[in-house]
Amino acid sequence: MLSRLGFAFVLAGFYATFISIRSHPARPPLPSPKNATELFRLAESRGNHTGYLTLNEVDDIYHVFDENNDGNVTEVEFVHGWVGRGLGTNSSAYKMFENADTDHNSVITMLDISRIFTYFDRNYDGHISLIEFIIVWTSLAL
Ligand SMILES: [Ca+2]
Ligand SMILES: [Ca+2]
Repeated sequence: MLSRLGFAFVLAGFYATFISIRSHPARPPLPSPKNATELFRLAESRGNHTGYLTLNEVDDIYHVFDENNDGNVTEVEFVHGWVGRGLGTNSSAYKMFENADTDHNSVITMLDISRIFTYFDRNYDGHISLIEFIIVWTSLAL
């Protein structure tokens, strides 16, 4: 039987492989795991530093993007916030917005956010771990 540490290494190896497959050089430049980590830390730093993101923390980061505080994040606001925080290029921002706007009504609302949260929370425990965040992030970038 694997020790906890051994299991963690196996898992880390698996994720490294997964990410390297996903970031094939022929693909256009899109959000990298490094950016995912930065965004995760940004969201975490506004919350309670548990090592997991809760819906409240994701909600917080959503409000960071909502520049005019009208409760909706438009494409312009999203791209501005995304590029402004060094999270990626314009083209990656448009791609992410398209993925985040789950009901295709041209704005990111709380409905989109709660759907995204559920999507990221792979084991449905109400928390998003960094690993879950990176895996889903990388798959969204395709
Ligand atoms: Ca807004
Ligand atoms: Ca939407």
